[in-house]
Amino acid sequence: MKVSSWNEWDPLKHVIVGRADGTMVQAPEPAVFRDWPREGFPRGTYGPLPADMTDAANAQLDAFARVLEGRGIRVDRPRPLDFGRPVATPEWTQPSMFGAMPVRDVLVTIGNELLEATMSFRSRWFEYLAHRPLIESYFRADPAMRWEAAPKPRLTDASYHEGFWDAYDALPPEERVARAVRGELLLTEAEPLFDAADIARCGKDLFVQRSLATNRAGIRWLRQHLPQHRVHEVVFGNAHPMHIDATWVPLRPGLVLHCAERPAEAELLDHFKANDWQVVQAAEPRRAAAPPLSACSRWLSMNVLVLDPGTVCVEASETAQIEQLGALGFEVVPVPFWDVAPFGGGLHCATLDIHREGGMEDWFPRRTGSF
Ligand code: DAV
Repeated sequence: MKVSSWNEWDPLKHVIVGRADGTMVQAPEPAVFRDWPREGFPRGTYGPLPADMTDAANAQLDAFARVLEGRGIRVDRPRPLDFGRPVATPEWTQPSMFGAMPVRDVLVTIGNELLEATMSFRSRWFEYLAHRPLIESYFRADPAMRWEAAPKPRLTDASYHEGFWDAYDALPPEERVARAVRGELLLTEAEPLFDAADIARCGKDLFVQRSLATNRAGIRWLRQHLPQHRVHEVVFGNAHPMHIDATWVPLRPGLVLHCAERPAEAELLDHFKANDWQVVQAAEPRRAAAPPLSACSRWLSMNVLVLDPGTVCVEASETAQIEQLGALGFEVVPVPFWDVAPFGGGLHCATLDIHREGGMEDWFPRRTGSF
């Protein structure tokens, strides 16, 4: 085996698929605000997601793993922890962890490097431990693999703007979007913070979204850590920016899927066009909203997993998205996956590519604006 993946589209050989077991509605913490009274989790309460939901999600995750294996792709699975346990560092205690479904949030493969993200929620500080047995086995099996971890964050109160959620939720939607675009979000710049799922990989170019989980210092850290890459800070007109993979989704060289509800900056659009990339607005999702107990949006419809530049896995009920990708020349593999959403995302969130064929290429030879 080998660890090697440079982009989101080259032929997939080896992947991790997450597990739903033990996933929690997190206890309150500065970064996380949950108020789901109708579903049994009013503000301030926390606990495991219901067993029937967990079973349904695991059934879809297992079926997805079998689809990938049926195409000759090696699939590994993480080892769930007892996520209901309280955790602590010398500086804080948190009554529960979260889960191990969205592997994409925690780890990123960049060439032969497997990098553990800082994360920015206290409930997700220890989540890398669910993946360590796999990472250790890869390190033993592949002598060329580089194993890296970003600086472990302190996540003290100094990392969060005090009272952020109450003030932010009271604002009208346009003002929330304006604040997100200005970068006035949850996180301070006290320390580098990023979730791996805010990174979209296009060979030499990495597009990293500033979000509720990723601050400027986190993007600076990535830029300094990856000197052979161009690391771009990007922002979208999204009141709740959390991971780039339902907003700006590279599908193959020259084609990116974009969520029209979350406008891109003119400079980013110009840069893609100047390099002969087509920016396509994703089809309208089938749902008006994400399912109950999900912190994600209905735009998980575009959270697709590309198997090779001509083949893509799409959620099975998202017929408009399936038709659009078919018309763009893809063979579409429909995968039922909406029961997984409450556990942290869609097909891209749930996976982490360990090996795709190919090497680092420069798909953006023309430099424009600040790119
Ligand atoms: O925009 O609905 C999707 C990605 C979550 N990991 C959203 C979040």
